[in-house]
Amino acid sequence: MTMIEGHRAIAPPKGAAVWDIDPYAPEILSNPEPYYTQLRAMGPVVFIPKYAILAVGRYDETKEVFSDCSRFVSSRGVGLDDFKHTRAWRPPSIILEVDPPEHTRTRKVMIKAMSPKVAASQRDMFVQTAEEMIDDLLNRDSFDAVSEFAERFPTTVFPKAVGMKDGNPRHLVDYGAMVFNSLGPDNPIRQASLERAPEIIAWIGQACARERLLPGGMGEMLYAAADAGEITAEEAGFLVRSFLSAGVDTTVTGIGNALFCLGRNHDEYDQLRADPTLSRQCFEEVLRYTSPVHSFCRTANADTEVAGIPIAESSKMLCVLGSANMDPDKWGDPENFRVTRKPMGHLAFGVGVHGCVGQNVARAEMDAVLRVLARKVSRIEIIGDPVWRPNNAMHALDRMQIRLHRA
Ligand code: OVM
Repeated sequence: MTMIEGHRAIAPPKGAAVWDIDPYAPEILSNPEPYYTQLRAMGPVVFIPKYAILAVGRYDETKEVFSDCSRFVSSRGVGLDDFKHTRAWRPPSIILEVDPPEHTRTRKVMIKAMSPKVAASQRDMFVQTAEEMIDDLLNRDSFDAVSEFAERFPTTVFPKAVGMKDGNPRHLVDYGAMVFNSLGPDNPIRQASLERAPEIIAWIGQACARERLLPGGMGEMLYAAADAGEITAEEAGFLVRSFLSAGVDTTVTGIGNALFCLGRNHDEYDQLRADPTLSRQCFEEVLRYTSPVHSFCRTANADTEVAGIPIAESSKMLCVLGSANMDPDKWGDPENFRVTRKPMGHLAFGVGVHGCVGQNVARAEMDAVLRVLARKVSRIEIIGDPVWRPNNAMHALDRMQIRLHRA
């Protein structure tokens, strides 16, 4: 069997377009829109020889592949590595990288630990932190929106919500980058991220232990589920690791991308200011428009077909969520950022049994930020050109100088 980037090198399927492109090239990761447009134009299923993978980027097929967990499994990894044939870089996640029925039990525990009620209970803390941070930033002439705001907010509030005794912000951000970059090929981006793996993995391992978690936090709730016999104590530790894997960089990216959207569309920001109850749908539009997680993979666990194109067992399916969220057949005018769009069905949180289990908490964080912004800030001014930070699975800013104008 010929392997490539940790998975089986399949042959191009009959009827599939072949596209000689590297979707993980830094230029594409930094400016993915032209790639999205061409991907959708080439066909429903596109073979990419460089990695011997199949990419889907039209809304319907992306949703089909992403949500059908019996044909397209997660247990073989949601990046290019196929865990059936290649050792994973870390012990696999017991919620992300697992299929039903095993998935169902751990998912249930996580649903409870991040329920709407739990998210609501953190709301006042989120709002108070947003007020303090934005008051502080209003005193500055201009600043980097990524390091001083987008990274600062979640690395302050999320460890608190989890109940971490020591929520080292740098380690949390770097671990997230590592987890997401490891979903791509063994390119310089992934290599640079994994360089510090031993040190950070050791820190994460300790941070997930029960004695490092305060009572009343979301982390302790997982250990309480272990006490109740729903999972083992070891599994509780792994689920805390999932919090730390998926809860920080995603929300950092969401906030950065929101500032990007609102800093570039002043009329839309004015609408939000005029009616702050738009904050929730504004965030959904930020997610649709910028897709913080631009792509995740699935693996075909048997021969099947999509849009009439035969898919061989072991095919890695690159589900380009960012492209589906920009499909004009679904959205009409996807290139316009509109806070009143109500983009129901966007795929930024995924879809199906693996749909983001932390979305209530993510929405509560973002809602706090947007409502405080709308109240205190009359205008978000972007200074110079924002710079994107190529990441194998995320569409995130590296830096963006901004000025906040006092309302
Ligand atoms: C995890 C996890 C869950 C969702 C996303 C993610 C790739 C990781 O359970 O570790 O990032």
